[in-house]
Amino acid sequence: MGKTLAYKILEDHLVSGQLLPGEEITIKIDQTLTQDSTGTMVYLQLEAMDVDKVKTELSVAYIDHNTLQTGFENADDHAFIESVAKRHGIVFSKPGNGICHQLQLENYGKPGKTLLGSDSHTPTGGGLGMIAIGAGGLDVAVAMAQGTYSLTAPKIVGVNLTGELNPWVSAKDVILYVLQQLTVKGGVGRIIEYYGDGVKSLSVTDRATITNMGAELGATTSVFPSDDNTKLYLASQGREEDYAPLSADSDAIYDETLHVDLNTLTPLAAMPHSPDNVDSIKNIGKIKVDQVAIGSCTNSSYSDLMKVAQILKGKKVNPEVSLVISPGSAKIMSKMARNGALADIIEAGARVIENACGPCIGMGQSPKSGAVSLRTFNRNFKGRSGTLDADIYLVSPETAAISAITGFLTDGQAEGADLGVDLQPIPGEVFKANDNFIVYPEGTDVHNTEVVMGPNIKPFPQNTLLPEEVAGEVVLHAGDNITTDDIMPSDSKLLPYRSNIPHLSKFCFVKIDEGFSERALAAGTGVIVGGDNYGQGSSREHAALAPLYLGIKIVIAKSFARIHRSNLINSGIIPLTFENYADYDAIQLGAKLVIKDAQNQIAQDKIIVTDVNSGKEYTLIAEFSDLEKSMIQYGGKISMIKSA
Ligand code: MIC
Ligand code: SF4
Repeated sequence: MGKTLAYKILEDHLVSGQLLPGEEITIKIDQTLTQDSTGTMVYLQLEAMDVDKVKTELSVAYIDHNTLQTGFENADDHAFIESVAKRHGIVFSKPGNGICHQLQLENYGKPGKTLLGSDSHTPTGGGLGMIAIGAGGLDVAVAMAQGTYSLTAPKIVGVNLTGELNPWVSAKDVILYVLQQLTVKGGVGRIIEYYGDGVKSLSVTDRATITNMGAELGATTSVFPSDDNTKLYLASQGREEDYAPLSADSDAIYDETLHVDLNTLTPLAAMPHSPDNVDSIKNIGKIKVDQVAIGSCTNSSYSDLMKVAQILKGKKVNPEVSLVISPGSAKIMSKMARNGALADIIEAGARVIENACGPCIGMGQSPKSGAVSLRTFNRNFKGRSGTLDADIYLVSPETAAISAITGFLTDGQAEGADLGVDLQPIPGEVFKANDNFIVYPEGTDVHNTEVVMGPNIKPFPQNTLLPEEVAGEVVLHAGDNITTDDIMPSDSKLLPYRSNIPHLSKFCFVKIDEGFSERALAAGTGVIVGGDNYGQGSSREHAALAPLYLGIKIVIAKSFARIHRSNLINSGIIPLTFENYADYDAIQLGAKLVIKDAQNQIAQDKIIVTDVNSGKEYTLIAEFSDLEKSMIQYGGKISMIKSA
């Protein structure tokens, strides 16, 4: 039986376990990446593990999220990360260099390698034929310390691409279409592997847009073959020697399949407030637009921004629209400065801001009250832009740019020519290496490098050994698709506190339930009840650590998103699912629940939870791997590792 590309790469890296869907496997990790807003926790945890030099081939620490520096906190975090990077042989990328995923693709990604990143969009590397997985910070710290990562072997969904995209339809429309078909939980427990004739019409950066937003499917990762386009891309970055051809066997068997005919796709948009709420721009209609934001790790590549420049050249941004552009990297920005495209953008009336995540994570550029904002980003969860009542639509760079000119959501395929825009393919370019934003750790003395800690950096909370009885009160009863942005919001006011859990925890769930943190603290030990796909979205372990700080010991949900479930277990919080969905309604806010004989019960696949007042018993599904059971019993991953 032929092999899928994903399983070939996993097999090459298999350290232990059986490579079969649903089995727990441990793989070798070649590369890691961190960014600053998850990175401070990662490096506090790495320090707590007492390691010397990292065990990976390459580990990079990027600064790209927290770059506003409205107070000393951000800069202190940057200095802390830089000092730890020096101690352990980690490459440090200074603020201004660009967005971690774009930079990893440009400078370090290699076909056939594994990458683990403390950011959910790490699968961007799948555009280069890597198995690139997003994980909680602690998993990345352990990967640096031990060189491995354990996961449940996923099923493989084969997406057969045929045909070619028409002008004004782009890679963003491909992934929006896949999201429409599979939904935000359709990828959970799966790797999305692209194959077929249509692959060759997509550049590496197109592919990276698609694999990047596989995170929104909840997928473990997404992967493309490595072919002539991959070689071209690596050569354009001066790294042709990193090329290796890779593909699935021609008779590979996929667990599930989806066919996408690229020829039939039209410009699409994800409507508020979910990336899978997709329809064609034609159907959505000409809604009035207040803001257009172009950038993020999804759509900030050179070819994306050159298309934007082509559309804006000689035109004027609509007087009622604010157009803001954040390029993916300094390399892209400088190339566009030299070839004149940057001037075309600026002269059209766009605001060009730093090469960083910026508005994608609410770091500035929040739209006005009740605004419609078109964004080339990957998430349009309610409130993530910093404006609770804004409506965010996710679109391609082409749609964003043409709409910025007209002031309305515009279908370029239908109207581009009438508006005098003749969209041409962007020719490949060769980029000059630029290491001026990079600090390489060579020659540093691990033991004599001091860790620099600012006053905002506080110790992270740690759980205790699992007691014989876990008793707690239900302090939140939440619905479906709760995001980590709901659990632990991030914006310009809160991101500076990513290394200060006591402060951050005051804002836990604040956007959906203002009284949550006080109620949880008052309860002492708390239980959260959630619906389907609980914890979707980012990899931030703060969405587990802040609840842990507030006394949460159990989360019961209909189903969990992959990374958040791991983050809960890593912190020793017990994630359980309902055997009987009717129990979701039966267990109400304020109910007092207890798991008796917890040490023994955790070792079973099902757990009985008793309502202390009514005596009613609920059967909940535990289904933990041996490793997960052990983490819960030890009260978290760090305690487990330390006790070994
Ligand atoms: C995001 O896009 O939500 C983030 C900010 O990049 C997160 C990481 C974080 O919360 O720091 C992610 O996607 O993992
Ligand atoms: Fe940064 Fe946005 Fe990408 Fe997250 S999704 S890494 S905030 S650009």
